[in-house]
Amino acid sequence: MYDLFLLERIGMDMNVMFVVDDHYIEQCLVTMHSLFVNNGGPFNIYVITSGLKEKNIRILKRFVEERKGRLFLKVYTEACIDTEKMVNRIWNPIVYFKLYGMFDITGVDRILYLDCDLIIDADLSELYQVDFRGNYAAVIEDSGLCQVALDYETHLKQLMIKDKKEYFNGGVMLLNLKKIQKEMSLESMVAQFDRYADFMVFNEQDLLNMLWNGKVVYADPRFNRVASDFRYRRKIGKDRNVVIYHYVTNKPWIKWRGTDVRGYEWCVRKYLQYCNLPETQNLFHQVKKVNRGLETHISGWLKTCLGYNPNWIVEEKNSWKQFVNAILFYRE
Ligand SMILES: [Mn+2]
Repeated sequence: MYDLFLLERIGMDMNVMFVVDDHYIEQCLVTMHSLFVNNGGPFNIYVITSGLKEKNIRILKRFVEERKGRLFLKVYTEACIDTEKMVNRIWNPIVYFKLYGMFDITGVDRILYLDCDLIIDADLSELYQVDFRGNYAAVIEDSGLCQVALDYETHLKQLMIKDKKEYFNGGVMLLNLKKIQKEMSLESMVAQFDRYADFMVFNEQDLLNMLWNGKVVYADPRFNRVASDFRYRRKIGKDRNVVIYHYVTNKPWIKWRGTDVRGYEWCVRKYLQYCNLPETQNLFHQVKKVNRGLETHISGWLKTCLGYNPNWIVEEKNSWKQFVNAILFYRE
């Protein structure tokens, strides 16, 4: 059971924060698109960035404004932490920019932070209206990390987290901005980073877990289903309740062949369902290109699932047509 206590349903804007640079702009648009088509809005979209090309700013602005949204762009030219101290340099220091957002966005009580490697596949109001009950944020347990991180238990000990069920994923967080801004500051967070930088393997996610341990409320895993959770992924296609797909580790636009692809084809297909937009054609073709070859697996899977309503991208009533479409689509 997850302790979600909902507030009275009140008509309110949805405040959403993204962090993005030019490299991830198309991914960001895809995530936004999936948010907009499945939620009512209106939306206040806060985009935190290290700088964007004029062209991308124009695209972003038009994209948001055409879809019941208002765009607030915040540009920071410097990293808020000492990047020399980062132990995990695979991650871009921009991941720490969400800390800027937490303290510089004013007049907002709650805001939903979303990564740019997500597909929002349904309505988010249940998550958005969670009662914080005095906590800093509503978050979702990170179910995939213990399967990929070496010596996870020791890592959690270093972060002073006793229970591994209390480590959350930083990709989807409903932030109690009012409380965060009242009780914390950017300076205090950066000081904590400086002090424990050696332990920050998963960067700002580790930092927030350390700072907020025991002071968050947990939401149902369906709001952040992690594609690198191999144990769960086998079931992901049959789970009709997933609200957010999170492409941790296995990005649909990067060629990846693990030994266990079960469930991954569903995740890729879900991504393709949303990423064919006029503004994101490069990404769309890239995703199709790197996932060619998955079709053998898909055809086997579809055969066993015919009649189960695969909810295919090409909307056709007859299941045999869906099947043919699936094959053609991946063969191109
Ligand atoms: Mn992510």
